[in-house]
Amino acid sequence: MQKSELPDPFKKARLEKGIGEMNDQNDPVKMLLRHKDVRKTAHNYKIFQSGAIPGRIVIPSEVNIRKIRQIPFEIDPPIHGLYRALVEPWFKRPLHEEYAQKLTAQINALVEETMKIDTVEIIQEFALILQSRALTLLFNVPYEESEIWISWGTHVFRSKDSALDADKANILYNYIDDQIEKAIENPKEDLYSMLLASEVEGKKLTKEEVKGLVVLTFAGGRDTIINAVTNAIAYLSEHQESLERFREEPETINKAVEEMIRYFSPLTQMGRVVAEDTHVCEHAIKADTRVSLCWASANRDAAVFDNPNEIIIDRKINPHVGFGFSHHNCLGATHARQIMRVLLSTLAKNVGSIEIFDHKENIEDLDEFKRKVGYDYLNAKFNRLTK
Ligand code: EMZ
Repeated sequence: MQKSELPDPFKKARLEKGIGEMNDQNDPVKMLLRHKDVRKTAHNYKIFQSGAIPGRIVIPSEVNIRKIRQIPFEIDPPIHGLYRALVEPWFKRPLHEEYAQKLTAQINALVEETMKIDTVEIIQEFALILQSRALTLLFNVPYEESEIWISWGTHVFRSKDSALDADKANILYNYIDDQIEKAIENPKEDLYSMLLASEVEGKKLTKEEVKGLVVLTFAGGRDTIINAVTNAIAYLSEHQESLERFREEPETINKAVEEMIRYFSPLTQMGRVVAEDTHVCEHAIKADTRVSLCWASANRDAAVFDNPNEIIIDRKINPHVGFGFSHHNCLGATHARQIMRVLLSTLAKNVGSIEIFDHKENIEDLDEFKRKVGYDYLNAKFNRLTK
């Protein structure tokens, strides 16, 4: 097996039962594994709800470390749509030329720094830095703020010893409270100030709502982007020909990004709470229990994707659900896609090959399934392209 491979642990269960089961802090989850069921269920927000108590739709559940509702993530339509419409233009800013240029300058500088070093630990010394710096553009705050965020590590709620670390979560909450107070005193052009000035149904957003949106912005795109970036580096180390292809045919990069998101599925699954007794894929599901939409499994469903376990960088038809599906599809997807495009194009222009020295896989334990989602560490070297 190649180092960069991400095996599909769901295949057998997806084919035989369509469903998997895991326990999560005594609030079990029935995982939906087929592409068709995942999409159908994501669409049916009336029965499969996101507006449960905060933290419950996340797996592992965050109910014990989070009281704050993440917006618009943990709200159901139709209200969901009002918040979503409010923030959508802001989250589409990565498409603006000026934003893209700043992002390109950041990534270019980081790749330059990285090429000078003999061994780089890709997660801490590359992906985390890249993600945190890029996030200053999404927030529209000074670049220096990224140094604080880098110090928080790869996940805002997880630490080395604990998958759900309440002390760590408090650092984030206190930081956000401070930033909101500062923006009230001295409004600027940043995300906090924009939210504080916004209205939904004629009413200004409360501090609590602003905080809910900001927590989502910090938490939702952190380990996911870090995994996508790290997995892309591992893949390119074993597929130098793809770097060459991006160099010669840059127009393949957009398709390659979609294919990587499909294959990596940086977020394995997302939960829903069932509003009434129902059935999915011939399995009875009781009211007030949880199901999950297993994006990672749906993205390997051979009923939809030919050769699902291969990265085909110019895959023609690619209805992947790596950014979720339907109403709740990823708000940060524009930013994430832009990061991945700029990363692939910058690497192609500057890096001839990538060497991996050693690595440790990060395996998610989902009871019945063990899924490699990325790495705990990945030591590598970027070799400069010689022309
Ligand atoms: C939540 C979630 C959102 C959660 C799209 O995913 O991402 C997780 O990493 C966070 O822990 O709180 O934001």
